[in-house]
Amino acid sequence: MREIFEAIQRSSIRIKKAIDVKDIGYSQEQNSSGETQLQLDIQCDMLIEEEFSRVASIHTIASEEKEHAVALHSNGKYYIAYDPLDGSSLVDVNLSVGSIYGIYEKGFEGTNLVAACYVVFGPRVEMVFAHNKTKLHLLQNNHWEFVKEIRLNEKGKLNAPGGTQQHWAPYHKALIDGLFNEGYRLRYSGGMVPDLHQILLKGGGLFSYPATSDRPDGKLRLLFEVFPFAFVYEKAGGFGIDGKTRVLERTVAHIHDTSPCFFGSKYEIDRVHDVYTNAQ
Ligand code: P6P
Repeated sequence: MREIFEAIQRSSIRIKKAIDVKDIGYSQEQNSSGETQLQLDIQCDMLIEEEFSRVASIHTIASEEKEHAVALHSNGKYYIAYDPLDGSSLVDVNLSVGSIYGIYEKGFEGTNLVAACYVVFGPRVEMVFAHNKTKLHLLQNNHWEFVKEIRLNEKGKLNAPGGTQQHWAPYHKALIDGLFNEGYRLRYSGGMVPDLHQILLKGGGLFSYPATSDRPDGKLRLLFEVFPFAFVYEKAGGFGIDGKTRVLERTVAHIHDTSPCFFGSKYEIDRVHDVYTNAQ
């Protein structure tokens, strides 16, 4: 696991340099989710694959930017699914973006996840790595330093409601409005990594990307986004559900499957579970 942690550290230093160049044009290609790829998406994907290809303990990798998984070392023990630069379109409006990694054993299932990591590229470059605990690391002068363990409170103050509001179910809208009526603060940038990082570091709240009438299976990808953040939040004392059940127990039919997802503190996730299990 150490060599994977260090490969992600090296990749992140290279990604930071790639983000800092001026040209961030679009390519002619689309990813498996039908999103037009930035040159930057492809560049970050290639450099992560290059770093992982040098780690003998990695059996297979799957990237959000590639249609199929890629076999690396037949004797390797780990399977890594990653989103090289989530929310990359936010780079050209100078908002924070991030990389997300899920580290699995035996295969790409939520219950096989043994570690998860994300890196936020913002005013600072920070990494959160969850194995037995959820820990924060900071990049300073090209060196990574451990900062602290992260724990969520039982209840928070932030509300990050994703999805197109006109396509929300009425009971979901009532849930979100109910939290705002309790004084929760709106914190939503459209970047999953900074939005979830903020809730984690500010002690708690709710991030939601529900099933909607235009996206009945949600938008966020199980392997690359939903499973890793569910793991990070659970190791920090929080929760990740699909509305009714623990999202890490969802099965995967295809590596690009999506799922509705809710991440947060106990009070907020209990509210979601009550609303969704009683929804008509
Ligand atoms: P919407 C970015 O494209 C992303 O995949 C996540 O980072 C983010 O949480 C979500 O989509 C935002 O989606 O529909 O609110 O723009």
